Amino acid sequence: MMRKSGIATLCSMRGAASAMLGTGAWLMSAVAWAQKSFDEMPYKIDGGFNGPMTTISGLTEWSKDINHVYLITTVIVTGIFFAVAIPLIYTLYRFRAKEGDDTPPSQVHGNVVLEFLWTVIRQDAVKVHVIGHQWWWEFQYPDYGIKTAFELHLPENTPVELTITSADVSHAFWIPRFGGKTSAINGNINRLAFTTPAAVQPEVAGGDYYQGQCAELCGSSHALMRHVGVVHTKEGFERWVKAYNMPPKVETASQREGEQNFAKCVACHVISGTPSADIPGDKIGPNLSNFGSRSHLAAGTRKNTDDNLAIWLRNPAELKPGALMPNLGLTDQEIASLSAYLRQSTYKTF
Ligand code: HEC
Ligand SMILES: [Cu+2]
Repeated sequence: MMRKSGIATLCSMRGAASAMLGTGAWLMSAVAWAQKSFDEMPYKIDGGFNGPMTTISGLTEWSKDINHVYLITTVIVTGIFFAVAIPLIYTLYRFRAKEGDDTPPSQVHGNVVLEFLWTVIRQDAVKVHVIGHQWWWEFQYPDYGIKTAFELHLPENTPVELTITSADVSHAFWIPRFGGKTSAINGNINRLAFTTPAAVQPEVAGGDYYQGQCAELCGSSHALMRHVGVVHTKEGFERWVKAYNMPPKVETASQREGEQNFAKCVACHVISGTPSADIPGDKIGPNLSNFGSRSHLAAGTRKNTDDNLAIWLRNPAELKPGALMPNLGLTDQEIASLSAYLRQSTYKTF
């Protein structure tokens, strides 16, 4: 009986090996098909973003490496599945209990451990401090004196080093196509390094917009805490850096009025090159320099249009439950003037 069992196991292992190879090849082509269909999706789908928010079609070397590890793991695990399932089914059938046979079955024990380690050392990276707030992301560029929100602007084909933390509760920074969902924890710094992909169609909106989403439940507006990675050509990135801290133009009467009304906002917001920048201390609201260049407002809650800004300024909680910006009781005229002041921009992408 034991001899028969050995031969049978050998036969089914040959079966398992070919099943493993066949399944591996099938998986490879399934993944290639999925990646190809993501890559071929219309350039701009919803809200001016580049393709869906997916980890399957990685753009950075780092995210491709992760997908590669998943693929290898899936192929190996599928092979193990067949190597176990085929002998198991055969054994259950072949050695099922027969009447009058009390021989105990033989015991088999196996164990496989696989580990992948890699280290990446990078130089001359663009450094960005990423800070999660309830419910928006702040991006500080210490080398350029820039503090901004929602949009993580980056040059193409360039190493990037993110230091990620939180100003309050725990959040998680996640742009799926860049790879590496990373916790943002108060009092702690996590690091994320990758090299940006090439710009695809920089002429369309001044950059490629890749969606991100806070990936750790952080309160009532967690689902409205989005961010985007914006990949520029190197020149496009320089243009964005140069324009970012230029103060808003004040030319029309409405803009002048808006500039004055902005005094109601300076406890929580800064615009570079205006007196608000001289008020010391960390502000609880996003830096509003060059706000007019942003694609969306309030962490991706709505597109940045006059109408949506008016809804926001009239009552932030209407767009974003629990928003930490209060209803300031602004009149329609104050709102229109603030819009004229804030939404004009020295650097327009949208
Ligand atoms: C008490 C603090 C506070 C005051 C005062 C305040 N804000 Fe805000 N503001 C915030 C916070 C906090 C957010 C971020 C809300 C979010 O996205 O969850 C915000 C967000 C915004 C945004 C969206 C920014 C972005 O990055 O999309 C705009 C625009 C804005 N505020 C304009 C104003 C204007 C104009 C005033 C003055 C009339 C003002 N705020 C007064 C706290 C404040
Ligand atoms: Cu969050």
